[in-house]
Amino acid sequence: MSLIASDHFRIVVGLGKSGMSLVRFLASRGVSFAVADTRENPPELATLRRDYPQVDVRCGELDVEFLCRADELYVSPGLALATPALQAAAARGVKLSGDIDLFARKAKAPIVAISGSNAKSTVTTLVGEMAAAAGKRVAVGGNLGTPALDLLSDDIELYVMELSSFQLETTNDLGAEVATVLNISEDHMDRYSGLPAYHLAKHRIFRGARQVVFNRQDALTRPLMGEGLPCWSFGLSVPDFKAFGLREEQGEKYLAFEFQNLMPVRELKIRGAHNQANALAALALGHAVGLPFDAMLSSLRTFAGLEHRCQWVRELDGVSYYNDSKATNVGAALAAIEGLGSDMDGKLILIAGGDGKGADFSGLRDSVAKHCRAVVLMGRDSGLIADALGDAVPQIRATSLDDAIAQSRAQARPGDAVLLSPACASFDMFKNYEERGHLFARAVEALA
Ligand code: UMA
Ligand code: ADP
Repeated sequence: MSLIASDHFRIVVGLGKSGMSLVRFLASRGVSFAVADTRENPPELATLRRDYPQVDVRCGELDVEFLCRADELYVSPGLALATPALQAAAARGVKLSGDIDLFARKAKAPIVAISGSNAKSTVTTLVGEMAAAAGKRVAVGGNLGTPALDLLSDDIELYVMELSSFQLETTNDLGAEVATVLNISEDHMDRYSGLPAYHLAKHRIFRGARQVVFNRQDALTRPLMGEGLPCWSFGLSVPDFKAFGLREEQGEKYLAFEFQNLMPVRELKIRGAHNQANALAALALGHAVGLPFDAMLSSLRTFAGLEHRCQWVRELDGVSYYNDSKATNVGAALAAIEGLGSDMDGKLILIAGGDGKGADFSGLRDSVAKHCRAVVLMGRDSGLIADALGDAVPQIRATSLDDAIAQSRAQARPGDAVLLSPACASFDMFKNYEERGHLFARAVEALA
């Protein structure tokens, strides 16, 4: 592809999964482009060289002059827009965009767009399963699984997209049929100046939306714009008009829509109050795009939850072990501690710690004091968690994941549960949260 400056020359910045999907998309449409990545050896370099040997790739420090040859940069969600070279290019009139913006311009079927600090993958997967059960040709992906551009097809009748705040930063007009921010709590504070900046990024999901779903119990999920759009709400309280919630009748708790009970909560396979909220959010999104209740409820009866999200691993000596490795922020760990803790007679032994991404851990203190017998801390930011928890419960420092499991086992009594819900990213000790979860599950399964 030539490097002659033109009105239609693009540069893909970042050659990971989303960058490679951009390469495939642009190449298939005959668009002139090049690739840049700050890493010397980005993950998809070998694939690019094999499949598109003619594409110009620049690895290492970003060169502003090179970037300015493009009229538009497609920036990876992994790169902060505040990166000086990107800002320098933008100041010289280069447009900053991303794969989701391009996807939105090309998608012909309605989009269900899902963001939030936590529960995105669970709700996205559930809505995808509901749509499939309703007989729709549905594509599910985005921040989860397949990158957005790889999903595009004329055959698809509905897109169900998990979108991160990083992806939304470069998304100007999504135009979703229905959009939601499921919940907002602190995350990625190493990338944002504070909660307001993170909140603003998430709310870009509502741009051009035709309907909105919001969480009645989290004011920060209400759209900042779009007054007058049809709105549906979800929450654990009793529902009113245009609302999904819980209603109790004769000792039985039901998932309910407006004044109609839909299904007893006990028929859900996924456990904990946070998962009841997730089921209600999925129902609201599905209803907004016209999915019938019978198909949605049959999906709720069979969906067993995703790996690494409060996943039961085994019971040993009367103690249950749960892998919640996906809890990479304080809000997620809180939901797991509250959700499981209030569902059992015994106490939790919480394993936490890792890369805290600049978070404030003091929000954990009350729930830990209420539901935990002890906390076992590991990883780079364990000291910060220890300080934030103070004397809420006994604290034990572990030198490794195996040590953390052994120390937890020693603390647990029959009826208790050991919960890996780190409230931190994993990168200081593991490749990713999946590796952390797999190693935990494997070590727990190997306990004699
Ligand atoms: N990086 C550089 N230089 C570059 C580009 C990237 O150093 O020039 C580094 C950054 O540290 C960055 C990391 O590489 O964080 C990954 O960037 P990438 O471009 O290789 O990422 P992709 O493989 O394209 O993955 C991205 C999303 N990653 C991030 O947002 C960090 C994936 O979400 C997403 O699944 C994928 O696109 C397809 O859409 C992952 C994620 O962790 C699962 N998301 C965050 C989360 O869920 O909390 C937001
Ligand atoms: P995301 O894709 O947003 O990370 P996941 O569905 O993968 O969300 O869940 C991640 C973690 O969030 C889970 O491991 C659990 O600890 C927590 N979680 C699940 N549901 C909720 C909820 N409704 N509110 C807050 N936290 C939740």
